[in-house]
Amino acid sequence: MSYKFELKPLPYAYDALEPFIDAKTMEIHHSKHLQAYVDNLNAALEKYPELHSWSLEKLLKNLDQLPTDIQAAVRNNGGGVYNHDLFFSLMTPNPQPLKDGALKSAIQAEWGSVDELLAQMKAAGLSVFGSGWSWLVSDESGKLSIFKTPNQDTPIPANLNTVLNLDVWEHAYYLLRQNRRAEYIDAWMNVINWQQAEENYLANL
Ligand code: MN3
Repeated sequence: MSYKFELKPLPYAYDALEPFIDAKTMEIHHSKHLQAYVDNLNAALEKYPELHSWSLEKLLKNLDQLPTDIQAAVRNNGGGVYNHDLFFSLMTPNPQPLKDGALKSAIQAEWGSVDELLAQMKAAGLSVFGSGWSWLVSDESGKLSIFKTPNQDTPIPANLNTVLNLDVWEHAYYLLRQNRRAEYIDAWMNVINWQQAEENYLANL
């Protein structure tokens, strides 16, 4: 995927994650917030045709090589596109428990259980001051860790691969849950797409 970036359709209906994530939040999150990141990313890149063949990953990995007048815009809006495309793909209306396999084994080796991993991801998400993300990431050896980013920063500059991510911006939960971020994170745990998380992990082993 490179310029001109497009809004990726949700792989399920806006109301498909009810009652855990409400339809209005999903609609605004996808059709307004993510659309704005897409549009602003394209606007930043428009006058630099030499960047139009660059993938989103390449842009985000080489922010310091971009023209200085668009570095912040690409960091924030390109990161917004990258983070949300992952996040929306990592939720599903038909969640299944994580099956036995490489990801489950790696989680058990690191945290003992999936539940403990989720407790740690929740703690990381709650400790983000302001807006940001909580991540389960893997390094080049397949070792897992929990990662936090502010704003729309990504794990890409740290050479980390996304297995699972959690949006803790207020726009992800405020309509339904106001300030109750912990309640939102607990609800999110009911719609995790573990099959996609495992695919993400295996793709970078
Ligand atoms: Mn968001």
